[in-house]
Amino acid sequence: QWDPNVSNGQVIVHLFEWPWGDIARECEDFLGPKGFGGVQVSPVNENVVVHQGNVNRPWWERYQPVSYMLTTRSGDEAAFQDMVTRCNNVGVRIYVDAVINHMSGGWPQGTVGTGGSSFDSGSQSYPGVPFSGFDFNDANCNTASGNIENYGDANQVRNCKLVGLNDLNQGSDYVRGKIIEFMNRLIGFGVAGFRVDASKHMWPGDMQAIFDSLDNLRNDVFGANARAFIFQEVIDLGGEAISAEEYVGNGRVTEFRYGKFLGEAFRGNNQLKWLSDFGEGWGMTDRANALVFIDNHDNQRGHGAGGDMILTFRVDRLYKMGTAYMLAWPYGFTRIMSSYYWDQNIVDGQDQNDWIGPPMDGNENIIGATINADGTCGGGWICEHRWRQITNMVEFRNVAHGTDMNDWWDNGSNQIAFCRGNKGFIAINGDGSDLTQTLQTCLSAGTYCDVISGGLENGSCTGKSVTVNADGTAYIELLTSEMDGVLAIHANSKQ
Ligand code: QV4
Ligand code: CA
Repeated sequence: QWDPNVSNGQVIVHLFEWPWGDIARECEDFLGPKGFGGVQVSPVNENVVVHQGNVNRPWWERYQPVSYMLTTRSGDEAAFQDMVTRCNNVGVRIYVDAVINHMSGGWPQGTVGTGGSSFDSGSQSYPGVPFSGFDFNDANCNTASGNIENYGDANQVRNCKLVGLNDLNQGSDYVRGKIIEFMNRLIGFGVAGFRVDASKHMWPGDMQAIFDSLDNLRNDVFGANARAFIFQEVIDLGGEAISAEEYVGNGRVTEFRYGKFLGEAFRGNNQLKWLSDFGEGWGMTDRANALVFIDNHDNQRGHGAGGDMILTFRVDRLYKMGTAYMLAWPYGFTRIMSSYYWDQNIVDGQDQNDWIGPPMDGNENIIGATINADGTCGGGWICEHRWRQITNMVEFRNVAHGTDMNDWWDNGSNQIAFCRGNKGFIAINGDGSDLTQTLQTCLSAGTYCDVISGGLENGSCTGKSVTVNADGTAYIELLTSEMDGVLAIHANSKQ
């Protein structure tokens, strides 16, 4: 449950709100060839269709389940199955965002789900499963509103409603059975694991009972006795009743401090030189239990955790620097965010447009990304995973996998460099002055192509070249005038 079950590479990408057919194509055309390990997909089961004032088909409707029928705006069951098969065929794994803490919030009678199922949120009737009033936690919640009111009280965090969402009782055998049936169906289709949404809001013991009852992964794809990869969404920045450590017995946990700390450092609220021991020494969970990322679909729009320190595509230069550091640094299992664009409208520090869903047509169908001639995305999709600097660092992480960090260098402030065994070398310049130094790269003598300013294409280097001497040292130049604040070379970028 800690092993991501990858074969193609060590990095996964969250293709937020992508349609299944587009993900299948992306696996074949791009993710497989570029060495991505897998894809986290948006929730797969039927959700509430939201039209509420000006809020028209928000992204967050997918976090309000109506049934476990596999019909959403990303596609139906057949499209999902086809995607999983095609991605597995090119070695790219699929991880499902499993929303099992709750069903929908309160909606007027007559509201339907994306699969056409009716439901009555007031009486907590979800005939598509079916769930009824007995299956929810209300009797176990002691707050006046029925909602979570105080994160200092573990009982209410787990037994009361998260922002009004009808809270399932995972202590019940019947509820467990329905969730297990749902997850096993996905395992049967060939998924490699799950992001478990709102894990903080479920009892670790209940979750363990569910995970222990899951089938092994498909033998024909993963070999014998493989278990689903589990990464639990637990936001723990400290100071609450519940800590992420309570969940590490079930699988990995999302380490939210990681992106927050890196955001602070790259935004200038901390010096990069301190990153030399980034990891457990900073109070973060053991690397073997961590799922790490720079931003996610919540905190890139002010939901969830981390506030305005989080780096996103909107600060592209810093974002590429932070991502390069993450992918070069040997801590945790890494996830890249891949977003669509929306116009922000910030009033009193709050984005009024934080609800906006993916690009859609007049029938409210998602219009997926188009691919430009230069490999970037169009149609309102950012596709951070296709930014050359980020894609090329995915290869760096794969090449360096299995090595540790060595030969750290810094200039006493924000210029840093380090090696990964004798496989890779990276330098980052977060200072306002040029980096011009002869540094130890740990690589064998030869000429290497910097994979940030360009890359090796058909044997020739489109970026800067670095000459490594017989003793492993090389003259490294990273000027403040350059587009990117990173230089990276590795064993596979030798010319
Ligand atoms: C509103 C009021 C409530 C009221 C309720 C009455 O705010 O006070 O009780 O109406 O019905 C949406 C709306 C929210 C609305 C709610 C219910 O934004 O205003 O409540 O629906 O209709 C996403 C969004 C939420 C969204 C939710 C469901 O972020 O805004 O709520 O989907 O559509 C904590 C948790 C952590 C969580 C994080 C955001 O510990 O687990 O907050 N992160 C995950 C997902 C996240 C998702 C959920 C959990 C819920 O990553 O995307 O929330 O599945 O830190
Ligand atoms: Ca709960």
